[in-house]
Amino acid sequence: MFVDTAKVLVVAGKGGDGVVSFRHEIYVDKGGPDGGDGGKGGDVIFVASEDTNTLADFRFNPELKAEPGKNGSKAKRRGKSGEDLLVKVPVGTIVWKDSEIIADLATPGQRAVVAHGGEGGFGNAHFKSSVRQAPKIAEKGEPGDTFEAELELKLLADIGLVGFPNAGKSTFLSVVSNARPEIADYAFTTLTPKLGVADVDGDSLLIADIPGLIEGASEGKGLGHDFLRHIERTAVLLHLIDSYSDDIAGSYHIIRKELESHSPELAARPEIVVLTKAEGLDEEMISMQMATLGEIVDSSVPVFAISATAHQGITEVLRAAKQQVEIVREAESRPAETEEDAQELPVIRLSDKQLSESWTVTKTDDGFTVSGEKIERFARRTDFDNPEGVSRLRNIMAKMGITHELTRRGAEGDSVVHIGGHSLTLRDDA
Ligand SMILES: Nc1nc2c(ncn2[C@@H]2O[C@H](COP(=O)(O)OP(=O)(O)OP(=O)(O)O)[C@@H](O)[C@H]2O)c(=O)[nH]1
Ligand SMILES: [Mg+2]
Repeated sequence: MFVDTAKVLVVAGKGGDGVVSFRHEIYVDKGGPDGGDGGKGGDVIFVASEDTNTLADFRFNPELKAEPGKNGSKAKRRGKSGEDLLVKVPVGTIVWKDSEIIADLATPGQRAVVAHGGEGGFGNAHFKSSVRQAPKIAEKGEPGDTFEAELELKLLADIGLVGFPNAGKSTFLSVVSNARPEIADYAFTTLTPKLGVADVDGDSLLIADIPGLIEGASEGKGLGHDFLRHIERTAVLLHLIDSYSDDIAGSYHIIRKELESHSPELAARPEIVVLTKAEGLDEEMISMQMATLGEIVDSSVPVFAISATAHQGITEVLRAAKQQVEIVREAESRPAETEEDAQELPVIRLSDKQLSESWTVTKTDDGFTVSGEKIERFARRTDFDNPEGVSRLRNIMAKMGITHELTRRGAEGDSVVHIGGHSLTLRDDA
């Protein structure tokens, strides 16, 4: 499980102040009170988005501030509301406030108001009464919610990169994915795990790059083996070996031994062995090394020679990895056999997240239409003669963030909502 965290300060907009003002009328000494109310402060709203898969950006931009509401003005004019701040977070982000979970953004498009903007204060026009004809009081706008939120993202990488320091793990990640890890010609360049998404024939593979292992890592040598927990549940291990290594077989065995001592379960994951930096060596040399590896690895383990810098053999490795990942995930997705299995944390995988989860809401003459592959499929599978079935669909709509959007667009309890050739209302009268 790859855990990414970030701390951010969320600051919702302060409500605008109400004002004290009186009508100015020629010939009237003092007109009635006409001070308008302050506008509402903007909310800080998190939106689960597939455009991002890390919380890293928040480390550079830890303050999320929505706009304050404007003050009211004369002639009972209400101040403009502050703009909401929409913040894209990766699907699977959990938001903590004072060790309590306040939002769990599990599905694409889902929204959560994390911090509420303050209400605007009343202007003096509100305070007029029979006994108080000329009130000079107005309220201040309320402050917006302000607190430190902890974001947590648990991701299950599909592929874990393992190998000695300097084997070329980060270089591989940088070539196959959008990630930009540090790369350098010395050991322990990578100090913290990095994630990247590789596109393979239209599917995404989430790849985790971790610091290199050395002999004795399980006893704390080098950077130790703690980082292995980030790849504990990856489907496949990509074991990278520098083809310039003097002792290819020895290198292989050392890393295997460290994996074993960390966790036999991890070591039992399907493995793909990859000789790196192959562009500089002649073919004969590479074939010899491949043959050496072929003899020592299990017969089910594919062996490749690649060059990340020369882009050789990369696609082949990714395809082989994808194939293995699919086999593992398929096996994992079978119904759990024991209770313990069933209690595994729900895991977000990028490969699961097809675009089909996204949806759109459009306004129609008689109500609203919701379109989107997944929600339409649910609608088609709903028994509309059964109130409980319809309730369930409503729940799903709520979970997917659709209800929120409908309400935001003005839908009310009895507005008609069309989905996939059916229609329902939002109000649950089951
Ligand atoms: N010639 C050649 N050099 C490579 C290739 N891949 C990586 N390198 C070089 O090998 C060195 C180490 O690369 P990294 O990607 O930082 O290695 P790493 O396995 O991530 O190392 P650590 O983070 O220390 O564990 C760098 O100087 C890279 O430029 C390759 O395909 N060909
Ligand atoms: Mg590295």
